[in-house]
Amino acid sequence: MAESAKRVCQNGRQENDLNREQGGPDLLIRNIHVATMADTGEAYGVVRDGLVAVTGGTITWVGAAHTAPREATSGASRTLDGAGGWLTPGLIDCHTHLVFAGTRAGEFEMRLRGMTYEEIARAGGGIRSTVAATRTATAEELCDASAWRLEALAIHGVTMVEIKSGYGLDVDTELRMLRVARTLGERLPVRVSRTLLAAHALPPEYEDRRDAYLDLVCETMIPRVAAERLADAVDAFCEDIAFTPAECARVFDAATAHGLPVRLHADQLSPSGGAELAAGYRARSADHLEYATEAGCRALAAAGTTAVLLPGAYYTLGASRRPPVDALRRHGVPIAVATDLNPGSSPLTSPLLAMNMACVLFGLTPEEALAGMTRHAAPVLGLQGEVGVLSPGMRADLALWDVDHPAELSYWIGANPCRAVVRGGEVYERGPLTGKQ
Ligand code: DI6
Ligand code: FE
Repeated sequence: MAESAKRVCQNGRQENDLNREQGGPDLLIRNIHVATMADTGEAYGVVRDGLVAVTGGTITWVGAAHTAPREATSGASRTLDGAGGWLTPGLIDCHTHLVFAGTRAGEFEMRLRGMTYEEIARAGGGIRSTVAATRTATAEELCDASAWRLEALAIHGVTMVEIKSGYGLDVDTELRMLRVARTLGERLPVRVSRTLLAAHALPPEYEDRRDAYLDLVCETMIPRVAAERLADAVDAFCEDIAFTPAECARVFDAATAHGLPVRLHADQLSPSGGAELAAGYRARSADHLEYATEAGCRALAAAGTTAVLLPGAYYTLGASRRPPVDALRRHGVPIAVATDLNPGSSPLTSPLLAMNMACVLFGLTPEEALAGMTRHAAPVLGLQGEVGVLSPGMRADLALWDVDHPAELSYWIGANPCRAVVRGGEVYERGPLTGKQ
């Protein structure tokens, strides 16, 4: 583990302890401006010169310091001095594939020499090459190989992440990936939500037996994952090089029958009607959406499905077609942003860079990008009302930033101004090399 990662994982509880009177909050964060990200009509839901109180892992008070009632804030067990920085909800990376073995740096070189992502996939590389590496890795090896990626997200202010399976494509390895994702969440100060993505690619041993693989997914994997509570949702890759809309619908029917919510990799590389399919199942999200149509955006809005934009994949693949951001806005579709951290199309370990790319490449505003990693990411994981916004009653999952304005979170390229994260009320401060460098 990198030294910096170790530091962010160390609980800095011993610092800043105050007189421990009875009855006060567990934690008081002062000398901060707050971007609550609450939908108040005010940009970023800003509270200048704010104060946040936390008790039992829950936010109990948020507001301007001079309006704080004595009983809400006095006698705190611990005070964190924000030194004039900005406090936001902890970032939520709602779409990652960060558990895998090996890398695909060789394919990166092949693409730079002119091969496309689809050509590499059709030649047996792509997802299948990561599947081969992941199948041979033990749970311990997978955990060791993946931990630094989750640490990298944590260091950049992420307190909640979604991790998909999809590099096993057999019962044992899919389940192993989901268990490893759970273990990572127990070892690091990041909550992990897990998604079964068995319909990610057709495994080689099922080459001419597509239906037989879908039988395995629908009749064995989904029931087991539901019974053992190994995943919180089911995803599928609806694409020419993966599964047809009818095949994804079959997966969704099985998921729904087992009480699992669904989401879809939709319209990424070609127009496949993915947005309409996701909307038809009231999916929690439709992700990518580069080729989504106006009708698709309208359907997402009507279904209450969130659009998850993944600019890291667009960037890595050198794509030219941008998702229809204007249509999504016009129809009022909530827009989330995520890293899509994966070995093939998005080896992106920085949520802030994902936000920067969402602005520069897709035309989001910095406020939309931050909302995409906070307020609008929460419902993708079924956590609206729990995380993503700073208000009383929400979980105390927070990020403290060394910036003068929250737009800077999308503005810097490759900087990390995260000074500390708070997860469930516990403070994890970065070491001495804090600041924008
Ligand atoms: N879309 C993606 O961006 C990832 N999976 C997917 O369905 C890519 C996965 C990979 O190339 O390994
Ligand atoms: Fe993905």
